[in-house]
Amino acid sequence: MKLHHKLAVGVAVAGAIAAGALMAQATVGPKDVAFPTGFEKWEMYQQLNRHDVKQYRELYAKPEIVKAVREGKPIPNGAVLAIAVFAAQEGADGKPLRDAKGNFIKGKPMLVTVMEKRAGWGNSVPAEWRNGDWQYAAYFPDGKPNEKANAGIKACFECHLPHAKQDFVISLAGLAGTAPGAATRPSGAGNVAIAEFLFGPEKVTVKAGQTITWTNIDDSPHQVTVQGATTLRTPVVLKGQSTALQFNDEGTYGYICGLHPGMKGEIVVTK
Ligand code: HEC
Ligand SMILES: [Cu+2]
Repeated sequence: MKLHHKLAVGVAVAGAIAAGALMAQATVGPKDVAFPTGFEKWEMYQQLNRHDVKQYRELYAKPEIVKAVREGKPIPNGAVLAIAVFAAQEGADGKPLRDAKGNFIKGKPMLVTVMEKRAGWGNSVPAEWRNGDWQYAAYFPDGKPNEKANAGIKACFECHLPHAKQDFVISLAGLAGTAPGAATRPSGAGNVAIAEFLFGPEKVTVKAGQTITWTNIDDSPHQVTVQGATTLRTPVVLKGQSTALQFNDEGTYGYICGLHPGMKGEIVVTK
């Protein structure tokens, strides 16, 4: 009698596990992208200063993945890429502090975002925003899932989607070790560089009728959006590309990046 009872329980548990495994296969999502335990010991292939959100970021992949990509191979299935996001330490003036190499200095750890690629993983994602076989997840630094970010996981796919040509990996140049900082910074009147998610100079004064040219130095795309009675949007500019706008009317024009609203600039047009 007792034995029979135990057996029944055992079968029920096994059945539940099998059903769970089947479901996980049917819809792969953030829950399947594990926290990358020990990632700090992987290869840090890029460091990033983000002025727009005052963050310092470290990008990690396993050494064998970095090696494969540097040998010109496609990113293999099973690859995991992780970003450790930190608040940047700020000086008394509110500007991020830099170390001797020019990187922002690590403050509080904020997030670990992860992307992982496995054969067939794209099948669960609607074709309109599918990123090949990549899946995404966001974690807090202690390894707990960031439920809020994971509930809006579509945003990860949509922002990486324009980078389909480089297997959806925005930092591919860093991973592949190709052309770091290949784009040259423009100089001279009427030129604004977009670098480290900052418009430089942030404030520019021109005479009416003059043109401002923005050149993107970052790996990430940017877009100048001038706010006013009518909103003016330039095309999205990729690394090394430029875009220009002519200012005919006197006034002060505030603008932001259409993709990263924390990036702000100002054009003053005088007579
Ligand atoms: C607003 C656009 C945007 C959204 C939304 C976004 N990313 Fe990214 N992601 C980027 C950019 C830009 C980079 C390049 C590195 C950087 O600037 O931090 C990047 C890089 C990454 C990388 C490093 C590999 C690579 O592609 O360069 C990972 C991992 C990553 N993102 C995960 C995520 C996850 C997980 C989410 C959703 C929770 C997400 N991303 C949402 C823009 C975005
Ligand atoms: Cu931008």
